[in-house]
Amino acid sequence: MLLDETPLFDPSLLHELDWSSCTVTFSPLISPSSPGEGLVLRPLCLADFNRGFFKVLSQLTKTGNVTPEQFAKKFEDMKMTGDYYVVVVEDTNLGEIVATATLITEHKFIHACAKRGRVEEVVVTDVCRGKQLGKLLVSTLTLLSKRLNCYKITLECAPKNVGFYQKFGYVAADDTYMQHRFFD
Ligand code: 16G
Repeated sequence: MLLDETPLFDPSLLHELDWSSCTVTFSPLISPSSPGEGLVLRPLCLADFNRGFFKVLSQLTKTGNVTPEQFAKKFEDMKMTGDYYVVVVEDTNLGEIVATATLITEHKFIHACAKRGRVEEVVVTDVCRGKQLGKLLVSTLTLLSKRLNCYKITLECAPKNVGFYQKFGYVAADDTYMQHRFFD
């Protein structure tokens, strides 16, 4: 099956972000347009199935065995809604995905029919830790949610990662996160 390079969303959204309003500091300086030597930050595309996208996700949680057909169907469904911003970092020398994160915009009637942003599946492959890629991805999606007029952006994380997300302005809410799992 043809797994092509069509992006999930308009890549210019990433490059037109006002990076000067980013409150986190990078040393050395990196940005969505220059994520580091040999790296590219861009929207997910179908061809990323063969670039180890699921190998990266499997470092976060169970992914299950997904076929190319299942992946393509989910990708098209997500693309059609216009609310899924899955970004990846590719090591272009290896042709491998090394990091990913997702912004989802959820539509509301409250707050004058506003949108809420959700950050999901933030993963940097173990061999690429220390290159500020997690910081780059979270900064990018946080700025993007603001650009898309979300009234707030939220995420769930392990207690050990609270300090990491605080750097971007996230604060632990009084609300308790609850879940009811139907399967793992
Ligand atoms: C983490 C992720 C969340 C993901 C979940 C998977 C971030 C900020 N949070 O909480 O997006 O869905 O792990 O865990 O990346 P699960 O497989 O137990 O649902």
